[in-house]
Amino acid sequence: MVNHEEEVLAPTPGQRVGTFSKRKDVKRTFWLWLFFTIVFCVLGRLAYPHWMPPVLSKEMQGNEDIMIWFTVISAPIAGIVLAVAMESFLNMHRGDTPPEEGVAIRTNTPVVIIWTAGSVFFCIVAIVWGLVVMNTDATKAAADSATSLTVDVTGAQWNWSFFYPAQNIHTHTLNLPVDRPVTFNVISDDVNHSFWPVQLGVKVDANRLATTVIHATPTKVGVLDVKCAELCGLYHAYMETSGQVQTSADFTSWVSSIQATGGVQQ
Ligand SMILES: [Cu+2]
Repeated sequence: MVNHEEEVLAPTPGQRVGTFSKRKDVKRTFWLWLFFTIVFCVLGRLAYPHWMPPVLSKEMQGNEDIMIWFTVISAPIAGIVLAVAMESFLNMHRGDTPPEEGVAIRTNTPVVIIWTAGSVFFCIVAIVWGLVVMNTDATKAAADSATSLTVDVTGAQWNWSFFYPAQNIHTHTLNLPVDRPVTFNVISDDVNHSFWPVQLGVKVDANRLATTVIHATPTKVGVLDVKCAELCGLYHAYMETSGQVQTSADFTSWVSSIQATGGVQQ
C-alpha cells in the first residue's frame, strides 16, 4: 500500500541538499569549518618544525614530514567537529533553536555518504603513507648496513652505556659522525627499557637476552638527547644521557681521546 502523505512530503535528494545548504546555521558552520581547517593547516605546516626536536637524521625528517601532513589531512575533520560545537554554542547563546524545516543530518544520505567516503579516503592515505615510509627506511637501512658504524647499546637501571666494537671504546655519551649510517644493537642488563635518541627519530625496545637492531643516518651536526621511553622503575625519568652528531674529523679525535685513556670514557 502506498502512503500518500509520505509520497507528497518526501523531498528528492537534490531538494534535501538544496534545503540543507541554504540553512543559515549550515552556512555559518561551513565558514567556521573553513576557518578552523586553515588554522590547523597553518599550525601544522609552520609551527610543528619549531615545536618538534631538531631534525638530525633522515629518519627524524621522515617523522616530521608525517606529523605535518597527518595534521593537514586531519585538519578538515577536527575543523568540522569544532565548527559544529562552536555553532551549537553560539545558537545556545543566542537562544536560537534549529529551523523546523531543516533536514536531520543523520538521515541525510548525501551527507552521510560524503562524510563516510571522505573519512575512509583520509584513513587509507594515512595508512599507506606510513607503511611506505616505514618500508623504505627498513630497505635503505639494510642496503647501508655494509658501510655503517656499529654501536652496541646497553640499557640498565638507570643509565645507558655504549660500546663501539670497531673502535674498541666504551662510553656513556653517544657520539656519531655525520652522514654515516649507524647500526644500533640494543640490549638490556635487567628490565625492559626503550632506547630513544630523540633527534634521530628512532626508538626501539631494549630487552634482556634478546638484541634488537635499529638503523639511523645522522645528516646534521648537533646535540643528541638519549632517553628511556619504557617505564623501568623508580628512576626511569632520569635515565638519560647526551651525545653529539659530529663532523667526521671531530668524531675521529673524540675516539682517539678515549682510546688514549684505555678505551673507557672518563
Ligand atoms: Cu629505562
